[in-house]
Amino acid sequence: EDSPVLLSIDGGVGRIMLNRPDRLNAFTVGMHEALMRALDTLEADGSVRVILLTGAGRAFSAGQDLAERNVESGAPLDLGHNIETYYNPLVRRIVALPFPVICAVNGVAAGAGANIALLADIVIAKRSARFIQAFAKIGLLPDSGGTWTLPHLVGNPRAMAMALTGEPVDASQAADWGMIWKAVDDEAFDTEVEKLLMTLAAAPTAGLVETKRAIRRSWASTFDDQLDHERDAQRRLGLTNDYREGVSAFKEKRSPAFKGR
Ligand code: T3D
Repeated sequence: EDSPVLLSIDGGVGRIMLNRPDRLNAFTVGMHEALMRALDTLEADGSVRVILLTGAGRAFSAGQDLAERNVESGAPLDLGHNIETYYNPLVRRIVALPFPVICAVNGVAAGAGANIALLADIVIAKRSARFIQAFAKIGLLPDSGGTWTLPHLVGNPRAMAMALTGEPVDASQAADWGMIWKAVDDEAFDTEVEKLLMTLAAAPTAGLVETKRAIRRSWASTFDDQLDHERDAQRRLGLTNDYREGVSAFKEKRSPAFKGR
């Protein structure tokens, strides 16, 4: 059987593709395990400066594979165990990754698939893609951080309605609402994603990582606390080679050659 997750590393770009296209890349235990292994490889590699997360076929991901849930037997299922073992470690890990994470939403993103996509640092979607808080249709609540991420991104009224109705939100709407960075016409999508990856693979990575961490932590901190954090992070960045290179290149009117450190 094909691997449920495809991984490649090239030119500073680590690419992860969810690969169960005939099941719309729904999450099984096997896919969770393969994804964690892929992240291990990317973190251990040493050359990676940006990560792409995308899906094979017409979907990004339809969330939990419901074929794994034997509700017919009548025996109680402990979904909390699955969340604790698979989804929570995955989403905690994605937000902590020491590189910018780009999610290229190539098609429908439903349930946990939607909320995992929304955790990426930059979310770019095909115009034809849709985001669906499908939990509402099967008696569950938004997981994978959804109850926290959604209201922060789009505010309570939209988060509530999405979560309570499970109605699809198309990519253009998602971009208008500030839920994602942008929606791109399907024909232009691959080219646009590649351009973004090339830019970030050549960027001053340490600065970007401090930036993503600072912006993320601001959701749970005060203005004063954030100012102190900026001071400390800027002190660290002022000591990097890439900072020196950036300033030198500016003064010498040439393009910088960043190394990511
Ligand atoms: O259980 C726990 O551990 C708790 C954690 C939960 C996290 C969650 O993510 S819960 C939410 C689970 N996801 C859903 O409820 C979404 C279910 N899927 C859909 O609503 C629709 O498939 C979509 C709206 C995503 C796409 O619709 P459409 O019409 O484009 O495609 P389709 O025909 O429904 O799907 C194509 C095939 O994929 C189909 O199989 P078939 O008929 O060709 O044999 C369909 O059954 C299958 N598929 C789609 N989603 C899932 C799935 N199979 C298993 N699990 C899925 N989630």
